[in-house]
Amino acid sequence: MRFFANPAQAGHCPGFEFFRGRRVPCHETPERFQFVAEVLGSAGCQLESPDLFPDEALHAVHTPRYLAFLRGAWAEWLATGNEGDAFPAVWPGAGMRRDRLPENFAARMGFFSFDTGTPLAAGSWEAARTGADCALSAAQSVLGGERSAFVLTRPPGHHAGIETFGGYCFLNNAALAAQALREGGASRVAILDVDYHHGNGSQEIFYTRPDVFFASIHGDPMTEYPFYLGHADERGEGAGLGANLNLPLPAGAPAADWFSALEQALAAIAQHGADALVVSLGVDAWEGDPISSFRLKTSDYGMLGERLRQLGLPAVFVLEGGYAVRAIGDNVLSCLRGFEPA
Ligand code: Q9C
Ligand code: ZN
Repeated sequence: MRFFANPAQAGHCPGFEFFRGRRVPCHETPERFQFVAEVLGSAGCQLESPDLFPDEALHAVHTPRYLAFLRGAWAEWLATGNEGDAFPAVWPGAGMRRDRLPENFAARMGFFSFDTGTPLAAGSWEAARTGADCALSAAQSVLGGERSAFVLTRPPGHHAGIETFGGYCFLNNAALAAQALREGGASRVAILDVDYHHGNGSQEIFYTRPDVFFASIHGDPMTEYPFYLGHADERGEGAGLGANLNLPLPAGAPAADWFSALEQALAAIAQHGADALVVSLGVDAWEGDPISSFRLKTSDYGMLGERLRQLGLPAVFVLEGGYAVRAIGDNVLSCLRGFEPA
């Protein structure tokens, strides 16, 4: 197994976010990366820097105008007289137009976002962009014959859509890995998203496509973020009909229910006939996570890894959420070791 760690992650370090309408310290911090890096390092894993890929490698997943916005957003935020972390303030709500991209900076920031929990700071673009390089490097290593690779990066990616940031995410690393696997020769790819929150961005990106199957186990969007996507009746559209599987569980669901959902997801992935797997490995379904309410134990992440190994597919694992800093390293290592024992 190879490990691609994002050397630019610490540059994404906003001070606060709005959480349930209150201004609170960010949950998604550089320390998260450090804890995972420490645990992997102590276990003897060699963390590598990514290869660099051109922006064109991102265009099958995100629009050029979205990438251009993100690239220049920090400078524009400062140039419009602001200081401190950049936040959106206005959005095109239902009934308003999305077919005209305004010129005004605040209007564009809202156009490309969906919450106030995802501040953009001085190094956010560089961190997200280098994380994309890590995801693409991991996909290339698996295409080159490696059994598996892990993407140690932040900010995370699975909430980022075709042209929207939110949920602490800017660029969809898992989608980029899946797309790279497709372009590199895998005829079908499956994404399994085990983060506590529904991977709305990954779902949106592949919703009309039959070649990338998306399955997600997550807190029921009736009560859990991201609320406006992730229901069981979302099964894909057009040519993608049947290639999307949402398995929402009520907040507080016990591990046994989570593992029943996992069996459903694995059966569907096997049925789809994928020849490579991408795992959106958020570890916020852990019992001690401060913003989530599933009950997985660290040993359960080992069982998850073992069950994934039994699929017999090469896999790219991508770090998503997980906020109880110390434990997230143990949970990640437990899953990776279950998949590929040292
Ligand atoms: N004002 C991940 O686990 N934050 N993202 C709510 C709304 C939601 C979680 C903020 C948590 C996002 C990758
Ligand atoms: Zn999450």
